[in-house]
Amino acid sequence: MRLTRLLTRKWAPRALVVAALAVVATGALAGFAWAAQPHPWQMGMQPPATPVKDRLNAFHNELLVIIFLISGFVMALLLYVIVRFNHRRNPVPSRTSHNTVIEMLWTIIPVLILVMIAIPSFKLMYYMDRVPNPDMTIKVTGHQWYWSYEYPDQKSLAFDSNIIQQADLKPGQLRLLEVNNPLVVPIHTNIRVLVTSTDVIHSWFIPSFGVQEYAVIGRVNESWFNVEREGTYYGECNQICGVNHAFMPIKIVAMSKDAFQRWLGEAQKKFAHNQPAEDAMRVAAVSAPAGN
Ligand SMILES: [Cu+2]
Repeated sequence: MRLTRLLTRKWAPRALVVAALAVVATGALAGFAWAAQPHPWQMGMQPPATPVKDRLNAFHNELLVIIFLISGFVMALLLYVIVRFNHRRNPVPSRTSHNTVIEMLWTIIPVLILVMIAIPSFKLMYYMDRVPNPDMTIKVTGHQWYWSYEYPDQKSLAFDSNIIQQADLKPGQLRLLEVNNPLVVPIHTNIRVLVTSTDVIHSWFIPSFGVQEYAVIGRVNESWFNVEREGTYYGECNQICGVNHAFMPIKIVAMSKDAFQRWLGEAQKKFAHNQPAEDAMRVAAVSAPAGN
């Protein structure tokens, strides 16, 4: 048979060795912890920085085991059939066409496997959905083509976050990921994120937080994160939103609660012109026609 001949040629064992080496190298690279940003030749995911991403990673690894077991089992069956039932060893094939037991098994076992996957998957989805006791709220608004951030609990601090153009990058700044005003958050804080848009659909995506939320016009979508350690985290708009879709990155700086309070004081001065002045709101309320 053709396959038997193929296997006995010399290149076959060599190809197997190369494939094995490739698998080992991939595993080694995937295990390497990258910084919370994309990296050349990156193989694995960015290291988790929130409890949600920890659980997503664990779930991903569990699924990987199941996938490997299923693939190995199917591969072994195929090899067995090729070797045991080839034309030479099995010249007169059996005419069997039905076997109730096997047909039951190959229906019920996959269903059980899917249920086994679905239960932790749904648990995780509800865990990711919303946080029961948020310590603070951040509102994220997508625009063509930048993000704006608001801190409604902190005297409505608000600012825009625009990409730094390639020509203006300083040494060490990341191309296509650096912004003028990053989102700053305290660590060890349950932060509720409200995501919306003013023009088209965007998506606010931070890989190492496990957060990916659609920004939809006229709708508020909710997500949350609790950053476990200080650092800088990068993300991108993850929904094709027009010609500059690739140029509206997300940069988040997570700092200690004390440092965050200091930053807050400075930011409230720096972005004071963005805040809806309380006086202006009062005037508007007073001058509204009576009877409304
Ligand atoms: Cu976008």
